[in-house]
Amino acid sequence: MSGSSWDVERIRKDFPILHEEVHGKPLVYLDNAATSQKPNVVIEALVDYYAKQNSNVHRGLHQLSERATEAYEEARVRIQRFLNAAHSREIIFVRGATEGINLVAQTYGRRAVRAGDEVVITALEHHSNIVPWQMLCEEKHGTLRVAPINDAGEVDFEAYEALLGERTRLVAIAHVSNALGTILPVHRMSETAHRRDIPVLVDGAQAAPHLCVDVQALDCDFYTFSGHKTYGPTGIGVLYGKTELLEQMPPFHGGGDMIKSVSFEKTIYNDLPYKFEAGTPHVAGAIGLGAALGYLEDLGLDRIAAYEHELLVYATDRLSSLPGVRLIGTARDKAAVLSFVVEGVHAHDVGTILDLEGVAVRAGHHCAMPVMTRFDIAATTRASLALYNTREEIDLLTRGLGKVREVFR
Ligand code: 7TS
Repeated sequence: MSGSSWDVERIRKDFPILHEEVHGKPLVYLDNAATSQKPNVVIEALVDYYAKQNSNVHRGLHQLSERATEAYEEARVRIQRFLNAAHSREIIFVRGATEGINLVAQTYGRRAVRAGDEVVITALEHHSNIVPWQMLCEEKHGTLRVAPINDAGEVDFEAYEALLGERTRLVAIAHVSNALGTILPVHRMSETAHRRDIPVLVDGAQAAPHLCVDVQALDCDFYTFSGHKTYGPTGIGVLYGKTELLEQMPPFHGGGDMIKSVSFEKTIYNDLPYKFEAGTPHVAGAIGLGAALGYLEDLGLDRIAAYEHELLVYATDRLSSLPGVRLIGTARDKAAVLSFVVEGVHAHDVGTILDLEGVAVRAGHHCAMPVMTRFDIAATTRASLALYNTREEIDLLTRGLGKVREVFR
């Protein structure tokens, strides 16, 4: 996409924090995979909610409660549209991708997995798509099977397929890797699992802000993402699940709102999605997330993906030309994440020097320690891009890496 059809300077005006200074330098925010910044429409939706609507949902008969409930449920419908889910009852509000995965592990997983059964993941997962399955397998005496990745950071499809067997009860895969940027062939992986009647959970934490997600086209059974990485508030996220699976699953948490009736003898659980939403939800967060997704829809996910891809190509070219810099994660199908190591310099030192230049990146294992082990490194420095980043900012990153070389010469 040419710069003229993507008016990045106008878009940047929507994000007040991008005009902050750090260490006396203009902020260059390249840590979007950790969390993305918020446009004014989201900030205003939060202020507006607390100023004009704040009330508990699904209980008050009074006008304010009706307003809050309506706004909360409207956000659910917006999310349904964003994911192209078949029904709004398939959209469950959770705290984030981590909670979405744990919900499935603790409800669906605990019913489905018995001694000797298996859960299949890949070698590039974030800890939040590893540990919940390890906990489940430990409790149920099951086995976690891991599909390997190649040197580019792509899943070995044949090896993945070979892992699927009689005892596989669930496949849990990232849509996009946070440490490598790899976009997984989710549709193909789902189809392969479904041929064996194995359901598929997709961790979409790094995909929802950057790609057009259609859960029906992907044909996954569960899809989860976090609001705060999708230009929305922290503490809110989404779990999508197919109705027939959600209907069969036991509740996750018990409490108010998730019941139809309670007596000491028997409690009748509520219908979907409320069966999975015990207690007062993050009403403001849901409304803020709805506003964020509206903002993304107005820009167009296809246009966002095209612009970010253009930035990725530019940044890959610039970083590849720097002596001593090695990119980790070179998949053919890749989102705008650049993980790299600088020869002879620890990632934390790279991050600290860049910070002094105003450039915010993440350095470490990115909650993907097995990925670091696979590439035989302790850590990487990671620049993760978003729709408001510019080529000039990538030039500032490159210049900052020049400073790193001067310091460690
Ligand atoms: N899955 C993936 C692929 C992620 O990248 C993350 C967070 C999560 C799950 C968990 O999301 P949460 O919102 O529930 O915490 N990833 C990162 C990261 O790359 N840097 O900081 C957090």
